[in-house]
Order: sequence, then structure tokens, then C-alpha cells
Amino acid sequence: SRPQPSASASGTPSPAPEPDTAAYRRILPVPVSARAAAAAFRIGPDTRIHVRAEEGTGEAETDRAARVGDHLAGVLRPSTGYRLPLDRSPDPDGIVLSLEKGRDGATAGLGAEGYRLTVTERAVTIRAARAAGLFHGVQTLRQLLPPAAEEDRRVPGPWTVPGGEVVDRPRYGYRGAMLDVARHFFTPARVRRYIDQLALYKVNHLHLHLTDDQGWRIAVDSRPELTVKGASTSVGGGKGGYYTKAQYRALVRYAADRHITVVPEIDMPGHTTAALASYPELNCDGTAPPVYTGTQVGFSSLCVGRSSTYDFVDDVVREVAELTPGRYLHIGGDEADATTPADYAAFMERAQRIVRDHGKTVVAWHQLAAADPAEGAVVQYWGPAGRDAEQTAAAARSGTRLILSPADHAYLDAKYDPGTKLGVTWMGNVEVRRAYDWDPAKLLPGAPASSVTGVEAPLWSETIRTGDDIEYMAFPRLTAVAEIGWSPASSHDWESFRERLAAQAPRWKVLGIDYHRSPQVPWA
Ligand code: TNX
Repeated sequence: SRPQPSASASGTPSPAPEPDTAAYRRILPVPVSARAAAAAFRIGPDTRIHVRAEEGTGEAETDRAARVGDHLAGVLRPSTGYRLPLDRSPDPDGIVLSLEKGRDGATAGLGAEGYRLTVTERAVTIRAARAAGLFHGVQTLRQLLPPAAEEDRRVPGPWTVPGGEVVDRPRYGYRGAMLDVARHFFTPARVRRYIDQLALYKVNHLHLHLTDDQGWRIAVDSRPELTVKGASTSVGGGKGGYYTKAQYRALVRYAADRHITVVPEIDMPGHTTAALASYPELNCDGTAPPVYTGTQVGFSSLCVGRSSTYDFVDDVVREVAELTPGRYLHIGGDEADATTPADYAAFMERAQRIVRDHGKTVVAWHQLAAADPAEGAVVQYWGPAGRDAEQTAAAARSGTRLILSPADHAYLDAKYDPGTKLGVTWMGNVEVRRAYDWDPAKLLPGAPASSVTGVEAPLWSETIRTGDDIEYMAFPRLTAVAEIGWSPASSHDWESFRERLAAQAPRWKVLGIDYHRSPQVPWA
């Protein structure tokens, strides 16, 4: 039957449009299910955002839901020029963000991050059990709107959300991106911009690689030299930088408002020249080396046999743990080639204990699997082409959980092709298709599928200096890893992905995101 003419929310009759299936087919990451319907909601000057919580919802969660409403309004007010006021009214019309536990209702089975988004001519309704789900639903809503909705200045509408329904929840609980702020330092403003970009694709962890040979980037009150000497430079000898505790706390809060948990990394016992240069007692010979501005790896080590080393680790971990509301604290442990295997095992055992004593869960690079991962520890696998796969799988069979960052798929510092100006090649070239063509459940033969807690796309910054550099290397590959972490395995399909990716480009243009125009993608 033909769609009937109908009244819009503002009361003006308008013909019901044909279902806009294209809009529902280009959502990225692809949702569990999406279907278009013959209706559309028009956001207008009188549209209101109603934020509701089922009775019995805690105050903190209700506040978080309200902040999701603020976030949506923050996206839409500048471009639409509408007031879009927030309220708690039970009015079913308008934009509705609704927290519902839904044991047998609309949010049943959607978990802590899932959502159900329904668009009729009277309302856009997002239902979720938790505020995180509402937030992810809002990201989907943004993709259903025209790219101009992302403008930061007033532009002409109409602001039509095509009718339909999306039911969605993530495949993995951990969907991460890592930014190396040690090799080159990135200001809080730059990191906030990356956080905004991660949120668009439902990434929920930001791992900050805070320390390395070339720089120490986080204030530690009990060890002030770290941010005097240790932070003084970067790769190539340029100026360094660090986050004060206030800046870092503000970053953590900014990320939390976008449902992103910051995972701080203090890399030990290798990758530590910045610390060794700051405190002579961390060196076995008691002599501080000069600061380092090259790009070699695997040559530095904290002195494993000295008790002053563990006083240092305790000071740093205690203060970083205090800055960290999230459960994870990453202790690196990669490429400790200047540490003997026995010393490495001894050091990692003590470091893991210190992290536990300060109430956090250890994450470490997969080299920890060769030593003895503590109970509950998570290892981050980065081997390209199956390197150290069996050792990592064995740890997984013994209960260690895995974050997967295979360098030959997920490393954002890999050159796309031989002509890429930035980046490195030790893992080969990684074009978009390669970033997309892998399955976390099959990457490590012999690792139980349940050991995989998620995926992460690391961006090492030896060759990355500017904000544009970050965007060029992250976009579009970041979205491939984000989809692998979020979307059901059964939806994995390169043809579909490249089409949906192409549809993101107009949005990136509006957002000023400088991306790699991969020849593998049919950009509009
Ligand atoms: C290896 S993979 C490293 C980093 C480098 C990166 C460059 C890993 C855990 N460590 O120290 O920055 O390669 O791609």
C-alpha cells in the first residue's frame, strides 16, 4: 500500500517519504540490524531533547544520560541554529533518550553498550540500559543526518532523520586506539580532537603511551625530574612536553564524557631512557645517560637488581593509578632486549604486583606472555604474521585475556603503500583492505575465542608530528579496526565496508579530517 500523507512533529502535513534504505545501509561500524521505514523525523526549531531514566536508575547514571543529551545538543545546535532544549518530560515526541533496564523490553540483551534507535515521524527514540548505549546510539543518529549537521556554524537544513530502526550492540567490550605521545608530544587540545574522532566510531578506550626513551609525558609529583629532564625533548631533538596532573585529569574527564576510558601506559623495563636520564639511581652503574632523540628500540633498561628501581615503580604507579578511574594500567614490557630473560621475568613479576597493590589490572605488550602474566592480566598482541602467536595463545589458554593489535593489520603507523610519506615498514604496507581483513577470533590459532577482550589500533609517533599527520594515518584505517571490534563477525564484508567508508568522506570533509584517499575505496 502507498504511504499515507502524515503530519510531522510540528503539525505541518508532509508526504511520508519512501524508506531511505541507503541511509541505514551506510552506518559504520555496521550495526547488528538496521531497517528503513517509510517515515522521517524532521528536527525543527521546536524540537526538544527528552532524557529519561526508568525508576530506580541511580543518580550518577541518570546524570551521564543527561550529559549524552548535552553532547547531542552540542553537535546539533551550531549547525541547525535551533535551541534544542533538554528536559525530563515524558513527552513521547521529539528526540528521546531513554534509560531502560529492559529485562524483557526494548533493551533486553543489548548489554551495557547496546542501544535501540527508532525513528518515526514523531520521534527519534534511543533506548539503552546504560548511558554508554545512549551515547553510541547518538553516534549512529549523527550518521543518519546529513554531514552538514556536523558543521560548527549555522547552515541551511532540512534536518531530516530517515525513518527506521537500528538494534545494536558491540562484539567486543574493548575497542581501543593508542596514541604515542612520547616520541612526539601532542597537546591536550590535539588529544581531545582525536577523542572526538574515536567516539564517532564507537571506540571506547584510549591508550596513551606516556613514556618512552625519547620522552616522559606525565607529571609525577614524587619524581619531578621526569618532567624537567625526561620531558625536555622528543624524536629528532625538537621540544618535548608533558601533561600536568590537572591537564591529564581534564583529558580523562573529557574522554569519559564520550564514554572512552583512558588507559595510561608507563613502559618498563625497556623504553626507559627518559627516566634513566632523569634519575641516576635507576641505572645499574649509577650514571644517568643523556636524553635520547633517535628512533632505535631495545637498548635501555631500568636496573632490575636495585631496590631503588622498585621505589621508583611504586611512586610512578601509585600516582598514575590515582589519576586513573579506569581499571587498566599498562606497563609496557615490550622489546626489553637490554634486559636478560631472567631479569625481565623478575622485573615484570614485581611490577605486576605493584600495579595490583594499587588496585589496577595489568595490561602489557605480549612479551609478558613469555614471562608469567599475573592472574587477571591482559596482554596486547602486536606480532605481525603470527610472531609469538603460540606463546601468546598458550597464555590465553591459561586464562590471560588478549587485546589484539596485529601490526600487519592494526598499526596506524604502517605506510599505506611505498609512496606514503609518513610511517614505517617493518610490518609491511597496510592499505585499508589489509587493515580490515582479519578476524580477532581466528588471529591466534589455539587461543580460546573467549580470551579475546577486544582490539586496538596503535599509532606510534616516531614519524608523526602534527595533528594532520595523526589524521592522515588514522583515517581511514582506524574505522576498519573500529568495525572489527564492534560489528558481528557475520557482517564482515569488504565490499560493504568500502562502500560505507566512502560515504564517511563528506562527513570528514565537514569535520576537517585529513584522510588518506585510498585507491581501494570508491570515494564519492
Ligand atoms: C615497535 S610493537 C614498538 C614501538 C615502535 C613501533 C614502531 C611495540 C610494542 N613496540 O616501540 O614505536 O614498533 O612501529
